[in-house]
Amino acid sequence: ATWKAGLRGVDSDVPEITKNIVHHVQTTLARQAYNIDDMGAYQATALAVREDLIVNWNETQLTYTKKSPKRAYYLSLEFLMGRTLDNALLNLGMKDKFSEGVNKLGFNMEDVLHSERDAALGNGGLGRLAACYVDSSATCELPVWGYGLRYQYGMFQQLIAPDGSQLEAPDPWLDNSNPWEIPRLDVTVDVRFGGHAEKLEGNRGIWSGGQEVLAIAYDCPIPGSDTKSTNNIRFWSARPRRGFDLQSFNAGNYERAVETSNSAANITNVLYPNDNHYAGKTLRLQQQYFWCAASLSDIMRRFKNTGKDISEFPNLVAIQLNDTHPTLAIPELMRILVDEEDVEWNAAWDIVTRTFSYTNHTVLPEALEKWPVQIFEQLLPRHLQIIYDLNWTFLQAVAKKFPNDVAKMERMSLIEEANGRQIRMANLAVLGSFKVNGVAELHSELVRTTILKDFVDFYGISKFANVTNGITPRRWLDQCNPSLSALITETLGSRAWLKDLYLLKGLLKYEDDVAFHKKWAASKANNKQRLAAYIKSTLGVTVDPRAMFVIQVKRIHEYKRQSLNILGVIHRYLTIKAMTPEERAKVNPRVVLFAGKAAPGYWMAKLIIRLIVNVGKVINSDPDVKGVLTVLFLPDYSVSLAELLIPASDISEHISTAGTEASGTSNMKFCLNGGLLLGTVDGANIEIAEEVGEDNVFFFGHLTPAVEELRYNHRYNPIPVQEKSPALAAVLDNVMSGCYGEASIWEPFINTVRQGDYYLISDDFDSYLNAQAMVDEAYTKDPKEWIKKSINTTARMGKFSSDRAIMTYAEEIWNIEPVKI
Ligand code: DL6
Repeated sequence: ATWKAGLRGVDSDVPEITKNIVHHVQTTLARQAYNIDDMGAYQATALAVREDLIVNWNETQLTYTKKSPKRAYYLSLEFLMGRTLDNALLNLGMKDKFSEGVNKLGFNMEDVLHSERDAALGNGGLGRLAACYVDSSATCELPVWGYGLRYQYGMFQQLIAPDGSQLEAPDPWLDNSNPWEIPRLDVTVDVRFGGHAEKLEGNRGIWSGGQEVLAIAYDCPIPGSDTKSTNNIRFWSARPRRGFDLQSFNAGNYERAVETSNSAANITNVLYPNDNHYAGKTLRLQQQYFWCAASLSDIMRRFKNTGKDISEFPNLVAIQLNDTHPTLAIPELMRILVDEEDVEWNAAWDIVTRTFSYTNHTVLPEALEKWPVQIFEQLLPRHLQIIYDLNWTFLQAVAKKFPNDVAKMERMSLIEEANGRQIRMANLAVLGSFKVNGVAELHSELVRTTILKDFVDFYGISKFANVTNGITPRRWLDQCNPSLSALITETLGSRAWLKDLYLLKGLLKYEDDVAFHKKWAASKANNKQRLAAYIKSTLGVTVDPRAMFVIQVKRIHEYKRQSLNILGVIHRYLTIKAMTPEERAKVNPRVVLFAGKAAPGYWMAKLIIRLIVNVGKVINSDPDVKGVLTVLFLPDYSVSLAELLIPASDISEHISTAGTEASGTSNMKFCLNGGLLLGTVDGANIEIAEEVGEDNVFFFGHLTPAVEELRYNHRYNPIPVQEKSPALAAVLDNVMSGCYGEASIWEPFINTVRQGDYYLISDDFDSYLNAQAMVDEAYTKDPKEWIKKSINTTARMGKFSSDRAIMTYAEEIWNIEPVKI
């Protein structure tokens, strides 16, 4: 009856919508309309929306083909997309109508939206940035495609064991089928591994033999906001070239016959769960080459369809390397040009170096990729020859420019000779690119003055740029914070701010307006209640939405210093416990929330999670601090959980050791949603403070230039923690007293702080506590002033739209222009 009622809608579009949803239930899903659950309703709704996307997608691609503009390709091993349905509906401007339609069919849109599983094809900031950039490229009507891998298993699911440890479970996200992908079983590429390479004259080569793996394309339409422009991410999936080895099969060895097919399909099995850390697994190199080879072949095929001469390639194609993961695309394009297209070596190199640009996302040494030459010899013999030839010419040029500087030559070489011979992917990426950029001002400066200094000396400064990261305001405000979005639209009079984020400045007119303050505070309270309800339903814990919500969510990493946060929490706990009941009554109540995954092999990060969980257990069950301090670790952090957490923060923490966080993007998301920032002078925190004003952020800690000397002193002139920070010493002793579990469990972590202290916890601890005291004072002393800070923060976040960032790439790096669809 409910479904039938849907067919009698009032709005002219709504009946069409409901009809289409029912049609998909009955035909595509082959189910009965009366027997459908939320998941079925989600799938049918998604299929209906997908039709609109595909119409726009087709029109966009046809326009690109007809107009043949210069196009940019964003090569990223990670796209952390999250859910799609809500985002697609909002970008298409169809959310209200679909909500009404779904409602008429007897479903609640929120439940339908929550039935979608996150597409978690990324680890953290780098992958989410790629997702924001494809959203912005479509919104800004830029001809940009993404290329990635269709991992069968995305980011692992995180479980927390009873003892507080992280456990990992696989993420079979494709089990329910994915309505957002279009399989292109006809778009395939053969990718070779192994075999042998022969050199001919003029640096040409022939690569033959080995094993071929088939790459199959899956397209994922990316709708722009309020435009027909719909871009694409092409994800590659691996299949065996031949189903099985006929010879072995005929010889009666069935297992051997299917062995090759298994190993081929393995290539796209799983996303490597390492963030800011290089793991050096052979299968990862196979993934990288498989993806680069398939993508370049596809790009070349599309270029050739234009009928232009190969020398025109860089005039029609720009390729952005998202970190060094796709660096193999450089020797691969050389191979295609020289070996297959018969282009002379120097001319080919000229084409290559006018095509690629490279974004660096970290200066942490443990994250810089270096592949053993030996693995290359086995898997990619022709690429190794090409790399050697490039290196030979390059080092001659270096020697000419810096005669007698052998050390410089050694540092710049594509091959590291120490520790077994290894190929330095960052050096190769710089060599093959015409532009190299960092992702925030400070980070770009560090890239230029530390890890790539020799290259700046060699090429000059103009090759090195900065593009500060950005976030899409569609997902990170409009979608995740409907109440604040509605208030902003009502106040500014239109939704134009969603495509020109600087318009948020218009809110400043109301920074002292009492009525506006009330609405602003109501929106925050509403978001905190929403999060409290989620916490109740998932962890069974009641948190008071009137308390200050302090949130730190990101990958768990020593450099991000969740450790500093939890040690600060313990200090707060001990301080409150030592108070009289009268004093306690004056304390600013806090709910401190952590979430984030640790790489499965990162033992210390997992220990930090365990400490957070166990400290939380003790604090949350202590009647002395009840209602004043609650500490929770929310399991299985994801894009969808971020969408719930970010709008609910009063304060978020971004407290990396100075100089270690390249940019950070969650800092931008929290501030855009009116949460204030507590952080170190690092990454994009600095630019956020420049925009929103230093009075509206809480900075603490040592600055980047001090870090090296502090570390040196820790090694050679150590000062005991007791002397440096008695407060910290007391906290460390408290942990070792056994009240959160046996001391031996925490000892390895506590020792890293007491000895060596690479991440400068002991140097920054007192300053961190001071900043926290300032937060309490600002929050409790003058609530009006706090709301004003919050309004100011949101209003001044215009710079951090990913639309600004993508337009900078388009204009200053790729040289591409918008195409009207
Ligand atoms: O640029 C996106 C994101 C930054 O916001 C983070 O600060 C940075 O840590 C992250 N870097 C990486 C590097 N890993 N690798 N490869 O994820 O990039």
